[in-house]
Amino acid sequence: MADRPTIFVLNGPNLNLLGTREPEIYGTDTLDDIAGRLDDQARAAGAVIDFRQSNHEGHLIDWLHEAQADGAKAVLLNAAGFTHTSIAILDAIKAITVPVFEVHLSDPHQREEFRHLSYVSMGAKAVFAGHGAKSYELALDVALQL
Ligand code: CA2
Repeated sequence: MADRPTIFVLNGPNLNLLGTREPEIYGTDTLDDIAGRLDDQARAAGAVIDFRQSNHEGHLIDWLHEAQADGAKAVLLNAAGFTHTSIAILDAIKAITVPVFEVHLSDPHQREEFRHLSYVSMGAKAVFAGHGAKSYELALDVALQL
């Protein structure tokens, strides 16, 4: 039987604390809650999720390379604060052919000016933002249809 398509879901700094503060911005779901729902959604479509979080920029870059090496179908990337600062993550997105979907819980464009610049957007296939945890589910829905 052929391997099921894998979608990497990569989460950046501080998202391990999701559900513990600022629920008015980020909602009350924890990252585990989100991972569980994405897992169900992917399974129902015959795919699998590889869900990860790191507070370290280099881990996110290594995992983007790994997505390519493993033949992943797509990457959902919430680079969190690195979204607005990391040319190195943009370079990694551009260095791979796997489509990368940018995901945010909040809508950075409705927030402080410094969140309006996204280096990730410059390499991403599409952006899903402002729908809380649903942003991930919407992105996964599109990725599963590739
Ligand atoms: O809205 C998003 O998903 C963000 O990527 C979240 C980042 C922020 O820097 C981006 O501008 C937008 C911040 C992640 C902080 O994670 C926590 C959320 C709630 C509680 C603790 C940490």
